[in-house]
Amino acid sequence: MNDDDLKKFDPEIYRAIEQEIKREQDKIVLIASENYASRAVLQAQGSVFTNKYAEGYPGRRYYGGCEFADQVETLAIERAKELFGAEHVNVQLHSGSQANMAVYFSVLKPGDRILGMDLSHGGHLSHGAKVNFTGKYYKIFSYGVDRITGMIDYDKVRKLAKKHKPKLLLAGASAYSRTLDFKAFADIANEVKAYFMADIAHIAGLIATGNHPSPVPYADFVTSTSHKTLRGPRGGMIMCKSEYARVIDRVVFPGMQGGPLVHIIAAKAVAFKEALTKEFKKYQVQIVRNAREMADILMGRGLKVISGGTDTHLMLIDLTELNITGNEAETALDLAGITVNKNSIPYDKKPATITSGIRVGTPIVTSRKMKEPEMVVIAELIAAVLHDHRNSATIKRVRNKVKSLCKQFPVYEDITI
Ligand code: DSN
Repeated sequence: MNDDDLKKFDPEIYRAIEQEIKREQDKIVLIASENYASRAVLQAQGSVFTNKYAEGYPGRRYYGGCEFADQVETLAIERAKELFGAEHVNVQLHSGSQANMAVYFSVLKPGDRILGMDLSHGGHLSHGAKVNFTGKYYKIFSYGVDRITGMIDYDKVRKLAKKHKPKLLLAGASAYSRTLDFKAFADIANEVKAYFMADIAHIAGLIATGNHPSPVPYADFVTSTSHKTLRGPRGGMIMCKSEYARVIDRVVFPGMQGGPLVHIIAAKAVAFKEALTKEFKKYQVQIVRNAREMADILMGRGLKVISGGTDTHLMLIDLTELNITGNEAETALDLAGITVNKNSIPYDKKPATITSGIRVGTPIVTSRKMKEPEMVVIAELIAAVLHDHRNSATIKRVRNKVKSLCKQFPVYEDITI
């Protein structure tokens, strides 16, 4: 098999893929939820398993010819169990939101109460945003971060839990840079007799390698994606105690999904195998070191990092004092070759389409083998753009420096497509 088939049959799609490869190579991508999967993961994901229907679970399928699909899914499950120390794992979820949905459908009824982190304080859409199914089907209560410290105040979470008596307490975030105290959340859930669910999508790689405490010993349910710090294919998964295995599996299939994406499950299995290696552990250590270095330099250049730093792979930058919105910052930085996303900050006065912040993450630059010295360079470039974003000479100067840095740290060196 070679890439000529696609090139000949569909040159438009071929060209778009080529351009995406170039974009990923030529820009410094700091989107905290993205990563560059390995060639092995890409190969498994692009394999003939995309052809296979395998409704059901290994050994209990509704289609013939599932013997190799069974091997793949069993390997993915066993590796995930080893990686996270989980009692039961379901790897069929198409996404993180669907993983969350499956947990809600397993133990909640419409109208039941959920207490989770506010989206504008770093939570996730599927943790109860009004526009999301969670906001429509469940009664949502939210906790946020302290206005001064920018951190979760666990006493406040406890007070809210006692007041609102949720049936499910949710820990997990997509824009919170500090260590989550899963034990504290579990204690609160126990006190109010709520289920405890942790959504570790962002920090799964850190947790798998001991660089962030794990919720697995404490939580009834742990959901995740496989493509963020974990660096696998785009997809979701659920870990749970054995007592919930049957209900979770039944809600996922036949409750919510039909055929699992066997090619994605194969790629998840590869990613889990990678995550069990020493190299992956070192990679996760470096992600956090890089994020800390970047936060320190940015703060040294007069930028405000929410909570005053980071313990993880990301940071949230408050732009309110810089006379630039999150939207403008995202555009100016991308012109200069640095890709981030605009992000609401806690207590933001601007709408989510504009925002007063940007989110910056280090998984991709660390996948490219960049270390602290490169973080210093990148942070200086970010600060230069944010302080002078209307100056086209500054943008051009930064763009040139980004280009030469990217050349030194190639991605997928010999990849075609
Ligand atoms: N939307 C993702 C993020 O960027 O954090 C989470 O699903």
